Amino acid sequence: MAKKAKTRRVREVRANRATDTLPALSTLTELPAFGDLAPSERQCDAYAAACERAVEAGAAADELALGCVVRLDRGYPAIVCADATFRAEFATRLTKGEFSRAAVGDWVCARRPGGHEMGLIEEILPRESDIARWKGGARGERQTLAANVDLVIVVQQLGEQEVDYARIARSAVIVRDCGARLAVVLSKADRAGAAGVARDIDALHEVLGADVSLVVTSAGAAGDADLAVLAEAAARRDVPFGEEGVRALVPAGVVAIVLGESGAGKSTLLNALLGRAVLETGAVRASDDAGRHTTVTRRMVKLEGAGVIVDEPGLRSLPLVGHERGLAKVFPDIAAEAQACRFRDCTHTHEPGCAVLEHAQDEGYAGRRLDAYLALAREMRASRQTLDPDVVI
Ligand SMILES: Nc1nc2c(ncn2[C@@H]2O[C@H](COP(=O)(O)OP(=O)(O)OP(=O)(O)O)[C@@H](O)[C@H]2O)c(=O)[nH]1
Ligand SMILES: [Mg+2]
Ligand SMILES: [Zn+2]
Repeated sequence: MAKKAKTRRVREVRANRATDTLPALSTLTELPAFGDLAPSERQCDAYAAACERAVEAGAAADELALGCVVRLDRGYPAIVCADATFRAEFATRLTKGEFSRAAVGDWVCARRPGGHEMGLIEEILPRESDIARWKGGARGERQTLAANVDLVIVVQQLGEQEVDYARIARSAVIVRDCGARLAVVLSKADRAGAAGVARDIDALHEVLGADVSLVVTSAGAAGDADLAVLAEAAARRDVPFGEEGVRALVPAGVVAIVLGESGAGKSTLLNALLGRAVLETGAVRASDDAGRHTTVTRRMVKLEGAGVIVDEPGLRSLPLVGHERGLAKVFPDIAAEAQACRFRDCTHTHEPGCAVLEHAQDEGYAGRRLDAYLALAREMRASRQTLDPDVVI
């Protein structure tokens, strides 16, 4: 027992040293409160079972609490419980296990022995959903970006050129594959102008259908008159304009996450929703418009009178590996036609008896929608062939 206590003290000293430079949680006014987050019934049951196991292993029942991971600073989780917010590390048996890494949004069975600053995560409770991406090439791994998220807001910046709809379609496939709801925010409308906004809404409607949940925003230096022109261009296509349109996507009780390339304007958008500069933002490179990976911390922010959004570091790549289910959900019309192709491995480019090409015109998906589908399907075929069979998901 003495040895156990000593090991714990050593670990705590080490952990405290590592967390000394992290922001004090008490200063973070944007953190959600426990009541802003809702565990599912299944997670509550799992928590009760986890408590029993922890007590059996020697924990005192009153040291245990149900908590939600609301931030990850350099890998250190911050946890919100009903009556406390604290940083935590992983119980030793968790760090050895497969499922050792908690993600923002995870519900956990936390333990905080009296008098200790630092808590312990005894167990990560089963996830209702997770948003994950494939990291790396053939020997890649699945990286969870956030857990128990209801809605993914894909943020894509506008500019002089037509919007990168292929990138949005790719993100949509990943989101739908994870089972989350999808919304798209076209940011930086000021850079595209009214004509560009109209062009890009049309392109996106062509690719993802007119019922996609879409908002156009602009946080740029456009004056009120210019903003009114941009808003008018969006309104003519029945698309909401501005932060309030985004807030409406995330009512109280909903947990969302923003997903997009570095520099897309995710943190800027969240600051606008918060009404103050809570999150750090950074200029994009003039030469190629690329962001500089300003956000490094995954963190939840609570919107006043609305739900919770997770800010994320920008993602460079979003490879598609085994996301066939997501592809079929984003393109159900094309996927249904593909069933009727003569060849099972039809690439829908040149084969005789290709139902996809044959019906493209009358089913109304010819053009950008079909192009996007074919490019994503081709990539998935290629990744299936190069993927290490040991790591197929
Ligand atoms: N013109 C214009 N610039 C914007 C707009 N929104 C954001 N920006 C600028 O774009 C740059 C990147 O914005 P961020 O909010 O830091 O982007 P991010 O997506 O959070 O980037 P990472 O944290 O690196 O992933 C900043 O210089 C912002 O000022 C906009 O609506 N119009
Ligand atoms: Mg950011
Ligand atoms: Zn075909």
